[in-house]
Amino acid sequence: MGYDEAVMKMLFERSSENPLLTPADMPFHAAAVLNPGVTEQNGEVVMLLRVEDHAGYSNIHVARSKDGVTGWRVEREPILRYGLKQWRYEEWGCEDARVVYLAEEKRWYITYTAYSPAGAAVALASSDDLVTAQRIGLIFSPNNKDAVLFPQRFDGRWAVLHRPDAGGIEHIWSAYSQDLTHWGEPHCVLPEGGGAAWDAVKVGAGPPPILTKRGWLLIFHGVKGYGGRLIYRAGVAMLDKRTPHKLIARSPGWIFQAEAPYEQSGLVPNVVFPSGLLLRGDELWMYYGAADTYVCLATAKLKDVLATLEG
Ligand code: BMA
Repeated sequence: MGYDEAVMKMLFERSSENPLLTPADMPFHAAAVLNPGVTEQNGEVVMLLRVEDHAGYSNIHVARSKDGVTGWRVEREPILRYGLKQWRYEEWGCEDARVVYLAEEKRWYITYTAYSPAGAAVALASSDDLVTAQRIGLIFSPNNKDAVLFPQRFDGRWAVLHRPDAGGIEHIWSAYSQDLTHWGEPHCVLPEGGGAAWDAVKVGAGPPPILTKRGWLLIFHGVKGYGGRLIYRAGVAMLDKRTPHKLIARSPGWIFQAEAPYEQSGLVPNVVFPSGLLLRGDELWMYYGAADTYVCLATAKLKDVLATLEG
């Protein structure tokens, strides 16, 4: 099975519980709940939700569920709160958290967008309980978003993917670090598609990459403008197991797009924005923001997703 067949047979199946969370499910007033980072803790699924308040600014809140689908318990107090005096680059929001457990550090690391009058930058925090987080600070200056850490070192160095905005050119880049704080050795990993491509205008990492037999599986978003509107879809790529800045394969087109009513209408229609991914048995559970308003889940067989990378 190749790309066409896999995509045509509906690769991802949407949860019948979608949307899993809406603004009305928050235990406080919220304008939107979107783009969740996802991990597991004590046998539960934990989401780091971006919740936009009625003033227009976003905090990151923790939500927990036993089955990863229903019965979400949302924390009232944010784990990352915008607007704190000592964190000047978060004046306008903490957005789009991605989370990964670093076994070596015995902690979760959270990469997120720190939004302020200086622009959108990449910030890093860590947590050993997913109740409180300790900020490390910015790791990339504006404009830069969509940073995801790999869960292991490569030749002694940690690796990250991120998406700097080079004056409208928005490719996925990598960086390496000894200490998770000082990052260098840039490589351009996955360029925007350009031309008429589905991901012509920009690409950005979705959830942190997952290790498979063939290499690191990366789900990313790609954006194309149609009549002045930006359409966000998801694609898939494979990165080299030992040298993760090396792109091995990239799906020739998108593998998931807005089709359900809760994806096609909302604050920003026609946006699917994957930001959390779990490998459960032989299935990928992909958590995503829909229409910048809701949190959703779709699942697919890992082998079917891998097939989209074959001719
Ligand atoms: C990006 C980010 C995301 C958002 C997406 C689609 O630039 O702001 O938070 O989901 O646009 O609107």
